[in-house]
Amino acid sequence: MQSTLRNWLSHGRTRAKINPEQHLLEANRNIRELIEDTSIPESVRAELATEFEEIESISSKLRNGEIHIAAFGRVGVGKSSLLNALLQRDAFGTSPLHGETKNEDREKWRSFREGHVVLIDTPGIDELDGAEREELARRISSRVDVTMMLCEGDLTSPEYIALEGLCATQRTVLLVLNKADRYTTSEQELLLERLRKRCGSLLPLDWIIPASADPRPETVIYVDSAGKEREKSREVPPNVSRLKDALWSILEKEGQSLAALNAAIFASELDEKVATRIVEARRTVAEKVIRNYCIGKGLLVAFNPVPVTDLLAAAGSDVAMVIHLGEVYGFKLSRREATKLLFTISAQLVALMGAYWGMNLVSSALKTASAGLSTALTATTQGALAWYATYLTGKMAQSWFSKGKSWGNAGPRKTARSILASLDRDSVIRTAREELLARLKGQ
Ligand SMILES: Nc1nc2c(ncn2[C@@H]2O[C@H](COP(=O)(O)OP(=O)(O)O)[C@@H](O)[C@H]2O)c(=O)[nH]1
Ligand SMILES: [Mg+2]
Repeated sequence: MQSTLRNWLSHGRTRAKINPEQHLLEANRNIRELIEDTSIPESVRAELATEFEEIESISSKLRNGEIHIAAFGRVGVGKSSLLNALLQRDAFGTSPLHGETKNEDREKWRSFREGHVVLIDTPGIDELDGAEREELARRISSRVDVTMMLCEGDLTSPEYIALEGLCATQRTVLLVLNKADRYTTSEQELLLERLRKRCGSLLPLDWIIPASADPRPETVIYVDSAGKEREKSREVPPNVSRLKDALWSILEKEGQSLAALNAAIFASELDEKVATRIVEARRTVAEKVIRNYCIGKGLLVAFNPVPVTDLLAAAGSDVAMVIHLGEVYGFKLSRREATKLLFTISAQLVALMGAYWGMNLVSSALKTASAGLSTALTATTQGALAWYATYLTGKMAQSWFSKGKSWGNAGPRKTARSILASLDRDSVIRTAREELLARLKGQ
């Protein structure tokens, strides 16, 4: 299953253009398999269920032929007004005051092929704290097909950063210079020029578009019937025609494939996230498993007065640990396979650590000599050595499982070396001794 997933991931972006729906179905199936995979710890599966809902909603959006266009930008820049102007009705609340739009809000705009275009309003990016803002930007850019980033002058530096973030997601982003009515024609040109210069590397130049979503009324001077000059205020209609044209041409050209491609990108990003979480979760559980076997074996060696049994029981416990670790990584190992793996592992460790590794055996031998005299101290020292040996064995096995039952390019020797190098031996042994001593005293 993992390899189909990986295959899909590596081809997702290019192949999505050819058969997007097939890809989405495939992504759905892969994610469902992941969710039903019983080797994944419960906590991760619960987490994945939420992610799965997201992909469900995206796939139903695709099935319904919906295309989502969102307005994004600072509070008061005219997001709600712009969407109203496109809709030609006051569907979204607008206000000269801060914070009219608290949540995401959506309205059907117009039909498109078998589906329809949905406009999405969002809270101002400056109204949320850092984490919430990132979350909003992530949600918007990952689920929406076209994002209109609004500004009302030259971009402030947070606006520029937000735009960069949006553009980095490989989705379609337009930059709208709203409130164009506040500028004279030459001022407007100057501003657009400046925006093109700053943002030309982020998006196509003709996607930087002026608009007046809700222009202020004009004052006109007229001559009344008595021949007197008078002033009156005249409503000015919104001007969003260039934006509408641009949106429409994007939809005409890319339409459903845009939606499907975005869905495929979303799915592939989700898959990567899911895979990372599983790796993390497995690592945490594996650490716990290893530790439990370390404690078990440490105590066993410390307590058991018969050295030969020590060894046999200890080996049995290593086999059990390896089988248990295999389960964490979704592999079912026979005792025979586990023993073979342990043989490879101890061969590496013996070669690298020589005499020190032998201490494991020596500690057992020591016991015979000091039978009856053994103090809690010697016992725990022996136990701590056994703990350390078990820990190394467990880490080696974990590495082998995490690479899909393989040593990878490194091979067993290098793996052993890097595990040894990453551990502070003395501190592992010290901790082990303390723990064992505490347990022995507690007896
Ligand atoms: N002059 C001018 N004012 C506008 C324009 N678009 C919106 N506004 C005003 O800007 C204020 C904030 O608009 P709103 O749509 O609520 O902004 P949002 O917070 O981004 O949704 C309102 O008072 C609008 O009337 C425009 O094109 N020109
Ligand atoms: Mg608003």
